[in-house]
Amino acid sequence: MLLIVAIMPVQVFATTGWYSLETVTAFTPLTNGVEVRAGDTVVRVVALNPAVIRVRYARHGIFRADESFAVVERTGFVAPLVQLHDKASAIEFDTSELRVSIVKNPMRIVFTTLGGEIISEDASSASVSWNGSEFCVRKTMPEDEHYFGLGDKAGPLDHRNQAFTMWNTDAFGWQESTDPLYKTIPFFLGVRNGKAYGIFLDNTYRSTFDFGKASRETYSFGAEDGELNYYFFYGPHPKKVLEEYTALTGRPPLLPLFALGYAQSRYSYFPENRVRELASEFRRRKIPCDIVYLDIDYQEGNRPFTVDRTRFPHFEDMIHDLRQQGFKVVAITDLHLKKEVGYKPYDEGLAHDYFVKNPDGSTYVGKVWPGDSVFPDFTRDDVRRWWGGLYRNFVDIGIRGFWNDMNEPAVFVEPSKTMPLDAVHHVDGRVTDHREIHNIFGMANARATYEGLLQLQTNLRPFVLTRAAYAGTQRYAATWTGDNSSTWNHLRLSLPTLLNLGVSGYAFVGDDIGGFVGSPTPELLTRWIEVGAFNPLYRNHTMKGTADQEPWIHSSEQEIIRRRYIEMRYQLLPYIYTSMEETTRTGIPIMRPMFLEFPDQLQLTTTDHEYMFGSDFLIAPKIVETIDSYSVILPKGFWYNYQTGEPIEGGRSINISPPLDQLPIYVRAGAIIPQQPLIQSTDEVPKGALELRVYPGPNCNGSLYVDDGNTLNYKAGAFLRTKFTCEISPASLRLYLGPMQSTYKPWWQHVEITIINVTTPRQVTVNGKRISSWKFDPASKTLSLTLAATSTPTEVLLTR
Ligand code: MIG
Repeated sequence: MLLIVAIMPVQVFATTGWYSLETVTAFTPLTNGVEVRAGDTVVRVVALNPAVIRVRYARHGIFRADESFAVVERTGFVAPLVQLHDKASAIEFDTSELRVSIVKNPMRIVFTTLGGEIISEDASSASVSWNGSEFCVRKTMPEDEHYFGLGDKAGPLDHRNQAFTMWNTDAFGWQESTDPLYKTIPFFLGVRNGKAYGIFLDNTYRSTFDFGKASRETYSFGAEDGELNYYFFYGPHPKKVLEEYTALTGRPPLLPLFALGYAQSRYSYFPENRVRELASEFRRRKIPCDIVYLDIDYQEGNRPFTVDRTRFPHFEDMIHDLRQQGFKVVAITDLHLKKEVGYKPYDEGLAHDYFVKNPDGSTYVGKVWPGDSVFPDFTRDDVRRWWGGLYRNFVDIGIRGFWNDMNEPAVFVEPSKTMPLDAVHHVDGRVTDHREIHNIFGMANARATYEGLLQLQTNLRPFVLTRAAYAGTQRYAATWTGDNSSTWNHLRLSLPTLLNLGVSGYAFVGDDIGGFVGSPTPELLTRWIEVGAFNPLYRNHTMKGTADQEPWIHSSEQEIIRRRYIEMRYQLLPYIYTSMEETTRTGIPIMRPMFLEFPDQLQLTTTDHEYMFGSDFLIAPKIVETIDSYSVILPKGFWYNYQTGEPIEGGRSINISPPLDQLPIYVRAGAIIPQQPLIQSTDEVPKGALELRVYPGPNCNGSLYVDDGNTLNYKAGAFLRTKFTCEISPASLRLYLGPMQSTYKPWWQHVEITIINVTTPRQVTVNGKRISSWKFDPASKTLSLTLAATSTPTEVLLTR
């Protein structure tokens, strides 16, 4: 038995015939690249822009139809004209940013800088091989290269020495060794010596990525079927790679502001009175909160788009009353529809033939929450439009967001946990099977929901939360990391998992604060609520049968700390929203691994116990229960402790032991942070001044983006954008508030400026006029003054 196990892989390899790419025999120039022939394989290598190269292989010379679920904006790329050079050993072309060499014998692709430095290259042998429809690409793996991305992969931030499978899976109770998880984002960054490139394998079939498990010299990726079609993105700055990848696969739309507020969820809050009490409790205790989630038990017999009237006799009134209290309701609507005559979505879908089929033409039926269920064939345009329309009643009564769960798709069948691989799907007329569609099924579900809401909600921004995703799903929905656990290990894991999602183009992400499976200890919940204030999404959620997990649970001592961090989140919303708006234009996530902000500081390349929140905050949470102190690497330059204002020299490690009420937050010296007075929900207009906190230092700047936070009017220009800078010299500090480019009238009439770490000035002038209405606090060394807001530039000068 043992012997058979040992020799099996070798036999499979030898008898099923892996075929590897041979010598280049011919080539044809293309305007932006080249088409190369090696044996009967044809390879097209073209530049989409000077830094993005697309590589497609046709094993027997015939390319598949050029379709993609991920790629959207290829129109935004201007392909450069390139000149081919036919050299003895290679065919080469240059763009203005890199050189592509196609080595002839055996054929392999090498990307170098224009100076000839290797960025990334195919392995020297068996660089590309096939076994029937399966393929594998191998590239060299320098010892000092590190790998990031690939979506929701648990484990360390750096994927080196790990191997992964891409197959969307309902991974209840996942741990760091669990793979695959819920999403398929076949995009990764390679980072070496501070320089980055990216590779996106646009293939929806089951795929694999191996960074050094099978071989120490090469990494590999491949899929079981579908086209070998990948995109290569050159940085060298990792932010540039992300900008290029998200230019190709899309960036998230601007979320409504409430989506950045605190959200309370549980599986499930019912009946009606419990939901009402929950909401009132937040207001009574003055703990800010924007969203209450309704999980599956609000539905009648788990039928999506129904309401259990025994539990929720006045459902519409409840939604309305919560709305009056400043709560938005996000309701779950799973994609499985109960197979039951008389249930409208089933009857309609059946009448129009909208459901996924078995190979024999009958409707596929699988067991999920409602019992026997059917599945809309979301890859069809007409089905997506119909699905979108199903939200009409819920939208009409004021439900403001929707949660698409179970869309891997999850089916209660072991061991596959999903549909059979031969289930039949239609893609705009083309017939295919579940092997191709599985990994994009959740994406198509989220898309149908998002597009439906765009239609149904007059001028409101949709909010959709999805569990499953493929590359590009960021265009339609935010996501979370599924069923984590209430353990310190999962608090720790939340960092690399969310960070890797961020560098996979998925910026609007969160995890279940407090943990889904199990019940957190008081300290764990408190620490998690602290960290969550500095996550993109901020939702507390837990499973059926677990202990209560609301912020006031355990003791008033804990509640006071938790409230303070939720309040901090709300006070920082101007900063967070500004950063989120930046994401919609650049793809750069707000929650950033250290290497994204500081690629040159090589000791930070694989750091995953601290991270950046926007470009100005460094967060270094306590994530291990059993240690008292730990070290934080502060990047070069100066930093400030956000909670005390104390300046700290960077470029070194510091040892800290934060007590329970302290989340270590450091602000970059040179940051100008916009903040607002406390509100209990984003429905409330802040009362008082816009606050600008100035942390003097080099490269001193900040920015602010504001709009109504709710409608699509920003697309027609109804927003405000402004910038701030400061300059320090030995004798003065000059703060400049730039013009407000805007037609949008903001909520503030005054701007309160707080300058940290200064000495008493001799005089303060505003636009050249001396003023005396400033205050200096010698204890904290802060100067504060309040100005009337204007849309014209303002210069504040402090002279010593
Ligand atoms: O099979 O809707 O990940 O967040 O509370 C469980 C009930 C189905 C899984 C989700 C979880 C949600 C739960 N769902």
